[in-house]
Amino acid sequence: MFRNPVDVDAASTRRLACVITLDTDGYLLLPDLLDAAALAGVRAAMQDVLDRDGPRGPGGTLHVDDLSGPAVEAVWTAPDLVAAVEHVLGPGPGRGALHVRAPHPGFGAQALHADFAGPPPPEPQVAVAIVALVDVAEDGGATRVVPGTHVWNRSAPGDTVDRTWPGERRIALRAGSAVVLNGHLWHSGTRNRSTVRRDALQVTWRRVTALARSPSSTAPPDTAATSASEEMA
Ligand SMILES: O=C(O)CCC(=O)C(=O)O
Repeated sequence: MFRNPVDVDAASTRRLACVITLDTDGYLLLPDLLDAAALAGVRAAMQDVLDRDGPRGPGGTLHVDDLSGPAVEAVWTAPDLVAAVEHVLGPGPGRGALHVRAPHPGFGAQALHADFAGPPPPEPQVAVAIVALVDVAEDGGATRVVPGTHVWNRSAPGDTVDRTWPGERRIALRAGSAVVLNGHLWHSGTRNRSTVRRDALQVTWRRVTALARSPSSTAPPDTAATSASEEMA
């Protein structure tokens, strides 16, 4: 079916706005990435792991690792998410991890950090998505970002737990919505000051070099993607 030219223009304008936001700010909101059925599927996958392995994680933040199943696969392959990640990392990015990070009320504050250790590379190596599994208000343990810092080539400042940094933004998300980050952007979890646990997926990808993509090559070791901070009690 042909789309009328007005629709095509609107779609291109939206795509362009997304590209500009990712390039200049280093992050992009994807409202309503998951519908109610998809959300229920991911929550069921989370419960399966909890029933099988029990909770992991120190202090007041619940971590649930290695979710799998069709609903989780649908997150990895969601077209808008893949398009945003490929914009940061190039085609065919490698999958890193997908897990739930869920600070209980009163917990979850982190220092600002980037998800890459070592000297700044010429091209972004890591991308991260935070997908809300519950509604998250700005003071409910929202992810914070400092726009533009993905191109600063500087380490994040150390002492930023519960300290506001100039220019930071807290990303409130409806359940099912997501924020995609260039992994070199300074960001962190924040203290959950609400009365409910903040359940969100944390999904990572890494850049795959052309050499590693070639079937005849031996893949080099993975890029070091680190979570540079610990939850604070
Ligand atoms: O959960 C979040 O909002 C961000 C978590 C994060 O940046 C991390 O654990 O490295």
